[in-house]
Amino acid sequence: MSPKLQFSAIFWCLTGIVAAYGQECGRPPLVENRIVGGMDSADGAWPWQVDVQTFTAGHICGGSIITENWVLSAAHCFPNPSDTGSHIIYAGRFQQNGINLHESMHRVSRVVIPSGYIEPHSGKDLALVQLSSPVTWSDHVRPVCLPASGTLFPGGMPCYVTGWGHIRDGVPLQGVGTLQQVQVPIISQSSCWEMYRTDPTEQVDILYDMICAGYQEGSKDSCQGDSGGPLVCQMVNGTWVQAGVVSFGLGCARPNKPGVYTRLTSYSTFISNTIPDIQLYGRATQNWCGRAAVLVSCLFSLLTLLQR
Ligand code: 4AZ
Repeated sequence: MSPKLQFSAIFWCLTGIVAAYGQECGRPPLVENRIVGGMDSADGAWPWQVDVQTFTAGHICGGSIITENWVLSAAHCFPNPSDTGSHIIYAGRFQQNGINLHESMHRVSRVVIPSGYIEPHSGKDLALVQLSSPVTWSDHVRPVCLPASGTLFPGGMPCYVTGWGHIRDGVPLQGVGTLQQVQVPIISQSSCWEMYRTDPTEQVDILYDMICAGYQEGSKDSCQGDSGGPLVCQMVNGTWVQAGVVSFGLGCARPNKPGVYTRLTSYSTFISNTIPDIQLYGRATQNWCGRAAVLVSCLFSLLTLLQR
């Protein structure tokens, strides 16, 4: 291929990506690889993580950046959704009690919760939180991808949950309060249902809009204060896609009581209806510019192959 053709191919590819995503989601630029039983994360490893605070209580929940104006969190973090004035969202935060050079603070203009939400045990535990001022993209502030409805997160898939929540039942995170991460595999719906159903003391129904992650033996889990934060899984192409929102559990890291998360594939329509310009992972580009770019890149690839 001539240099001119190669240049146009690259140009159209980049145009396609930018047209499709605005800011590419699920790609932390600072860390190549990559709570209870977790460890300190690296600065910038989870650039979509936000801290949800109230003026009166300080840290209450986590959340994730999905567009420059919207954060995803849990409904139970916003018991009074019309009272938007009480919450503050911190993006680019790494340490609760340290200096955060890349941090920005945002007020909330709107909180959208699925109709019929009552409490975490009955599902629908998610909140779309619109910011009064947009975040500014940087190496420390990036969006996570959200899954289209058909995206699969099979049992055993290794995923991560992150947050500043308790490090054990009733034990808050101490010291500088570095963002914690822990790897938790997805637990299939049937196994999770079995684990929670067999408890004689407290029976919990695992509904279709819930997804479980953790270990049958316990010891690694999300906990109080991690609520609203993201459960993310790396797809085969390296992109991080959020599978769930920290919702509840029976205590933290107990055997047969894995963490229960709001299943995001159940809410792709709700999310697209609330944020029309959001691009879901696994769904073809919808706008003409993205489509044209994909078409042109395909033609170029075909031409290159034919020239060999
Ligand atoms: C909570 O209280 C909470 N082990 C969050 C997550 C889990 C348990 C409790 C999951 O916010």
